[in-house]
Amino acid sequence: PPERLQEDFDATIAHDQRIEPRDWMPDGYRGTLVRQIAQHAHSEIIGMQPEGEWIGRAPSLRRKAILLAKVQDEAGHGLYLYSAAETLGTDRAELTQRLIEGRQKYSSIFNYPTLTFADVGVIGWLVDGAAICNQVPLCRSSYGPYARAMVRICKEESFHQRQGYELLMTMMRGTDAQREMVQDAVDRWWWPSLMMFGPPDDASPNSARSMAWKIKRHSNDELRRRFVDMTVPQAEKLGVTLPDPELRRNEQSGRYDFGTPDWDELTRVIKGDGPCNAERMRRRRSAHEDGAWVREAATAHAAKQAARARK
Ligand code: FAQ
Repeated sequence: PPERLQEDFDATIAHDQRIEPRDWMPDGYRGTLVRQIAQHAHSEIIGMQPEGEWIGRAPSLRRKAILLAKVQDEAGHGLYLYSAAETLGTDRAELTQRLIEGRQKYSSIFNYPTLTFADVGVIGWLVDGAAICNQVPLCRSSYGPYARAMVRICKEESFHQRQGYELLMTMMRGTDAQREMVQDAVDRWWWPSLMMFGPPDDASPNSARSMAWKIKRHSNDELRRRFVDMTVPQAEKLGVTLPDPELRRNEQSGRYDFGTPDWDELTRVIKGDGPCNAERMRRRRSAHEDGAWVREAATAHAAKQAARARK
């Protein structure tokens, strides 16, 4: 009976055990996971674009090899996440279709341009740093396949963050012009990085339910605050200033107080009106169209194999 199934589900969540693909789950739980995992997967795939633009312009062979590896990792993360979503009964082709038709979102952060090579470093340091803060707790998410995908992704994100920080450290030891490039990139990416954590808690419609289901383990504001606490000492060590006049250490709490992001900007970017939204979607669509023949060939090959096996 359904009440019994609901009770089992509730008990699994209450005991901090994992829900697995064959377990019964409420429709709302399944829908929330598909939404969040698909958005996450789309973010990884669209997120290849801003840095990918610099692969052909990397300043040395070493930097190029690192950047290639990072962007390839992002493709891999997208694929693990689409696989996790498939365990919920929605396949990658369908999710890609929803993205391309503008029915699903991807992270706001990838709608900003990468103007100089310092942006590659700052994306690694701040954007991957924010991703780690958000994703480490997701390793304990209540849905097994998502949590397990997150473990491997987080390991790779740590490498991404370190390569970014090391790149910036190298530039900071360089010329005045290089230091200016780093500061300029930090100024442009700081606030958008804080927006990655989503709207403030009192304007986050999904948080309460996702936290009750233990899909999310912390609120958007709590994770944003953790990111600031983690990042300010790193900025000091790097020798850059963060563009927030209200940022200061709170002696009582030992944490940092900081200013309010421009939430109207986040809303605009999510709705499609950021600096690069149109370009990102155009490229995503054309990559999908250019890949049609590969999908057709793979389908034809699979059909032939199946026919041979039947003989
Ligand atoms: N951008 O009620 P909430 C990466 C949407 S890291 C766009 O608070 P929720 C690594 C939200 O979906 C980036 N949309 O929602 C990398 C919802 O809309 P909906 C990806 C946003 O889900 C680094 C509505 O606003 N990471 O890719 C944003 O409880 C470098 C209301 O918001 C993840 O996806 C935003 N910033 O909390 C790759 C992590 N914020 O769906 C390449 C997993 C909110 O109702 C290079 N996701 N929205 O129509 C999460 O943790 C959550 O989904 C949040 C949002 C925290 C993003």
